[in-house]
Amino acid sequence: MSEQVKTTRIPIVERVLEANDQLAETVRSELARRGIFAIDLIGAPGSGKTALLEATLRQLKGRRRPAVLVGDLATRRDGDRLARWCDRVVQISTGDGCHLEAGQVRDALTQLDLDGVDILFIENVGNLICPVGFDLGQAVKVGLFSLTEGDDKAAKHPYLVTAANLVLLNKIDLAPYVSFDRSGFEADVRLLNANVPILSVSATTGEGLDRWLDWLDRGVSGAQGARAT
Ligand SMILES: Nc1nc2c(ncn2[C@@H]2O[C@H](COP(=O)(O)OP(=O)(O)O)[C@@H](O)[C@H]2O)c(=O)[nH]1
Ligand SMILES: [Mg+2]
Ligand SMILES: [Zn+2]
Repeated sequence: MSEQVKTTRIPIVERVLEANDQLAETVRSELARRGIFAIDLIGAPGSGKTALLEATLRQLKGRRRPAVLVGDLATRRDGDRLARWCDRVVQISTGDGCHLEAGQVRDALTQLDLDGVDILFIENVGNLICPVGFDLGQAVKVGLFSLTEGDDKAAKHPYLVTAANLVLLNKIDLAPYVSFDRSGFEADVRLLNANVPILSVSATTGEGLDRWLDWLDRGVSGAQGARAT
């Protein structure tokens, strides 16, 4: 009896993920066709995802044409914060959903004028676990950690670190005030993902943002170059 329950449940989960992956491929090819570099930003609640995007959008003003999707269970507060710096922002309300899915991204993109857009930021729901498993059609996943969460969070969330194309360590301005073993954190990241770049930043003071902006510029160049070929 329990065997039967197992064999009927597993295929359902697989079908959900398969459907998501197909939608993600649709999103990915549309973004590639337009030469848009898409970033899935994943981090814990309070790690500074919105603050980092605010600082980034401020720096990109006049240099890039960004669009932003932001997922939250409730409220449009992050969307409102980001809309101060960018006129193409869609807030996605996930209700009781603890991650974004590709269908939500596809639907949200239909609400934006993507003409001329070269970079798309997707602030995922604050969660270090299941967002990793849902492909959104992004070009890259960025794992955002911060000093206030503790230096063990990379080791405790190996799937995010393994999947990340870039690891950001935010709130570096708080280093004098919180106990955080940066070399231990970096060693944990390296064990899981030997070559991933690790950048220390402060969304508040702007420290380290230049290297983050350079990394974004290279991504945009890659996406635009691939479209041209
Ligand atoms: N000191 C400091 N505080 C930060 C930094 N980045 C974000 N914060 C603060 O951390 C809190 C959570 O930031 P928020 O952007 O809402 O995090 P999110 O939930 O990941 O989107 C806010 O009070 C921010 O002002 C940073 O680099 N340094
Ligand atoms: Mg946020
Ligand atoms: Zn979830």
